[in-house]
Amino acid sequence: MLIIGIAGGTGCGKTTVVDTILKELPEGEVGVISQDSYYKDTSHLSYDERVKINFDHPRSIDFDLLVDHLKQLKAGKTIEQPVYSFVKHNRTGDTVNTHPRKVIIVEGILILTNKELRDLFDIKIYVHADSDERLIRRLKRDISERGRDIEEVLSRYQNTLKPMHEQFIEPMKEYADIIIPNNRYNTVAVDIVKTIINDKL
Ligand code: UZR
Ligand code: MG
Repeated sequence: MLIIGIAGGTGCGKTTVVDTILKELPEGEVGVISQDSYYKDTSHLSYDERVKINFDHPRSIDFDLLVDHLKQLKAGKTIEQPVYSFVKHNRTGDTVNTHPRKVIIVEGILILTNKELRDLFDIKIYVHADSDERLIRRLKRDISERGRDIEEVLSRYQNTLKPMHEQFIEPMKEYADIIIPNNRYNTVAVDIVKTIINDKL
């Protein structure tokens, strides 16, 4: 099994890169695990308390579960990936059956911050986009898809996203094998990653 980790700040285009890779590869051969599915369970908190959680800090992620799931997949077992709601800021209680595949892609802003997880990746990719690009994309997405308003997105950006990005995400470039410049959508880089994956299939 080939395990590829794709990191990079919010709005850098990770999800789009992954979706494009998947679209042109044979169906069912490549599986995706999103870090978003592994935010810690916050059912014991009220909605008002959950909104205050710092979702850009590594401690908000259930890395133990994520590492355990990847190891199980490597061992050929099927896992139950939790489903997360950005509107409720909590797990929905549903899970998605995820089977072992020849190639597994793990994507998320903080996936390179955990050593145990990093060590499971055969290839580590960092997607870079400038912070103004990322803020624009984040604003558009959170308003249209995640039920936020402009005030909330901007204050979160200034108070948590930006400082957490500088502290935990940007420094992870050091661990990357490949850095994809993605201010404009980078089809050449995505083609290269696709070739690497195809080689394995
Ligand atoms: P991407 N996030 C939420 O907005 N709500 C949650 O309940 C959990 C996470 C955000 C998180 C992070 N920060 O910046 C982003 N906040 O999801 C990561 N606030 O997702 O890589 O797709 O941008
Ligand atoms: Mg994403």
